[in-house]
Amino acid sequence: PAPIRLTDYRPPAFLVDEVHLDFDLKPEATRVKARLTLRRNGETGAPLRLDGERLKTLSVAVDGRALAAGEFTEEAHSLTIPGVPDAFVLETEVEINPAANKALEGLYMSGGRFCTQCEAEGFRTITWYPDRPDVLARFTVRMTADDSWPRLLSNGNLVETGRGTDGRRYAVWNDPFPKPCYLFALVAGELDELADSFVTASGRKVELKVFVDPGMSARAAYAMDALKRSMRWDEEAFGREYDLDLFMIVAVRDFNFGAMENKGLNIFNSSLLLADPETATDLDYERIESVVAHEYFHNWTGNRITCRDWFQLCLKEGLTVFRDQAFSADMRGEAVQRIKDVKALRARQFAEDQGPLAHPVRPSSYLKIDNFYTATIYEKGAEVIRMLKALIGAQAFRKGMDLYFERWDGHATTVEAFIACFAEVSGRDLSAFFAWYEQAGTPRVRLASRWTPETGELEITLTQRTPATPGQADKRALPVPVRLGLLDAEGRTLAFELDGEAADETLVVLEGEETRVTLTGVTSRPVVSALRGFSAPVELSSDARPGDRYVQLAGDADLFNRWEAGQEVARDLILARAGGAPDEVGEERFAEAMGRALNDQASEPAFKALLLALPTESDLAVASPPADPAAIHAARQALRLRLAVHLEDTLKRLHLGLQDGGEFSPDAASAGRRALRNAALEALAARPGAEVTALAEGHYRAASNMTDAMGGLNALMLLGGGAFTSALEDFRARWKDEPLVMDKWFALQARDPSPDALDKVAALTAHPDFDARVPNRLRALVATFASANPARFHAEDGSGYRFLADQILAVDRFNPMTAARLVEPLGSWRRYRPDLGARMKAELERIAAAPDLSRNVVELVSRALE
Ligand code: DPP
Ligand code: ZN
Repeated sequence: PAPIRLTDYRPPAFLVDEVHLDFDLKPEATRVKARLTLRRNGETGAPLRLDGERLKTLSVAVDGRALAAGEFTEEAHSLTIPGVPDAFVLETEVEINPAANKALEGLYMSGGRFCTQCEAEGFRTITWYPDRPDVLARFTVRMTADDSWPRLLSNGNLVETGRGTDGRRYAVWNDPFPKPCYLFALVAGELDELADSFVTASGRKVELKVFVDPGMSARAAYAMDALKRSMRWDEEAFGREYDLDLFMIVAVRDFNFGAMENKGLNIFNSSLLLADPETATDLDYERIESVVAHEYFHNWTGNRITCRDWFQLCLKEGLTVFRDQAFSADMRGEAVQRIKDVKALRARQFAEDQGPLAHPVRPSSYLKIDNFYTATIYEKGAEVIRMLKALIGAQAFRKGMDLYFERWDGHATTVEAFIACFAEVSGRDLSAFFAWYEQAGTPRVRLASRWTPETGELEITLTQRTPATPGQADKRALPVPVRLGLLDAEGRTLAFELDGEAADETLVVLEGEETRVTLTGVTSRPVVSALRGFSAPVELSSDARPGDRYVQLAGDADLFNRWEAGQEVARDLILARAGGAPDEVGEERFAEAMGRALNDQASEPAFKALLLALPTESDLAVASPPADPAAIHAARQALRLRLAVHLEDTLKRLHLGLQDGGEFSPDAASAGRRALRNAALEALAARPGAEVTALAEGHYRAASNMTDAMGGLNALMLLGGGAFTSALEDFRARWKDEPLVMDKWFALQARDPSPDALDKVAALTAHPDFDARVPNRLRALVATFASANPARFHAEDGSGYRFLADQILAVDRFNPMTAARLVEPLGSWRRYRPDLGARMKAELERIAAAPDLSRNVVELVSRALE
């Protein structure tokens, strides 16, 4: 199949002003009547061409006249009508089968309800339409259904509801804001409602409703609270008010994405909406807060201003992630949030950049846009905006955002138009900066420093180089903002002067291949703390002396770099051991330093929990190509064991002392204490024995919330044996009727590093509670195994790879979007030990040779094999 290219963009030949949709909802045969008011936008005489897939066309009429079969051409993906006027009304009627739709795109059934997912190109499976984001129309939606589907929801405002002459219920919705069809949504079914309201800054009252499975409305309370905080925050931080009188969220079990920002009617994967202390972990609460905010923030960055074409996806996604990260930082503490965001960025985006699927934040070609809902578009897209803000300053950044909202409200636009707003308000030339959007790959930045004691001068030289990525051999130098400060040998902040001004910290911008700055007034030998707060998405190396990291770990005023120093020491120790050259003295020294950090009364538990977590096996694999997963696993275990032995007293004391007696609260401080307590238990579990097993069992049995229950179960999993088996049984007996909790049960077993884990995982695919058609369950077991259990996924005989390939092939038959997301763990074959890489590649080839693959899977597999 031919790729779609950014350079081929042409404005739409026709625009749609009004759409009237009329749904006659029946699970196996839904009728959709569409009335489009169309207007020619391009050259006269061009035929009308509409997108559509899997539609049974019943009728087509132009200006009220039914067309005969020969007057239009219907192909597998299009409907073409020649000789249409410059302005006219098109009426079509189609039949679709939501019950048979397991791709979960377009209109489908979940838990007996009708629901939709239209981004990116699902609307074309509902009706004939110009399915592209630059066609913005006002939608009116009427739907009719039997009494089994009492709630009938769509975008905008409810205009009318009642019963038709046939006695069936109907509802009519109107959305006054023109929107692209990917923001269309419809939900019909039996749902409970949690209602609240919000008064905007200008005094307008907005009704808020969260719809959930019957009996579940108490579990929507946290999402509702997060929604109200998001609404207030967007007013305060960005001056953005909500625009309709009603805002609705619906939770569904079967969903390809996490959530979707449909205008006025967000649809959420229930895993990112429902929470109570007994069934949700602190991590669930944290994600719910951030995703509720993310989807809400899309109302301005995505909906009111949308993308001209799908190459501009980062225009809404990178920006909205940037906004939700800023919100979470305000809610939960900046440093801890930043560390978590960077961990995720490195785990997913840096890995992507090193593999065959590396692509720029704004790609220039694709086969299926579904494959580009990636960490690069989302997380790196957010990093680029973060850098922009650092470069031009917070004030100019806010002005640029204001200008963007003012200039582009109601339009579909581009990344160029967005950046132009910031160039304009700051008076800066941002053309070099724009390369961050067009160039794939993670820049390698090198810092060299030279301190002259006699003059107190510190010369810092920064250089950069970006390795080649597929299709982009030659890389340009990018502007890289590097925030830095100095520490003395004791870890205290060391002041300096720059251009005659005293400072504790400065922002150096690396421009071109090399940039040099001289700091003066540096009175003692400095430790350079660079790239503070991870001020740019780059890999930094420096000529720091080995001891410098310990100075940073003990006292860097920048908490991100304090954490980073610990991670780097741990990484180097593990990789040295994995490479056959263990540094036992270094390991002892690290354990010693970790002990001091854990006992530091001044730092928060949430931070200490992050400090105590060693780099993951996946991160270590990315850092050491060609990776040897078994050696990495063993070396990491060895360092864990050393920490468990050396820090036994400290860890036990933390575990005992952080016990929370009172009522559960999901707030950040309480969550931080639970995180550290569970991390301490996990660390102790590195040394198996009757005592720690009893401790873990006690922890599990005494747990009064899901965070602690999972903490106990996790420790028991690491310890293995009968205690684990019986806890698993106990857990299942208690939670078998709670799908979201059972997802955790499956995911935990998928992470089990014990030698027979794959057999167990394979057996679990035949478990009565397993259903590959439910993306949450599939991901819990299969994606978790492939991405979070490297020791077993990379089994020497290739059995882990074979298992994954079988799953991809099976799922691709009914859900291509979700099948394609499983390809990545195999795609990175070049980064592994050659014999393993060859086995991974062989599985990719087996997939590629299978008949009737989806374009989604074809695109990823063929790029991985290129
Ligand atoms: N547009 C959706 C989101 O990121 C797709 N998952 O919010
Ligand atoms: Zn989004």
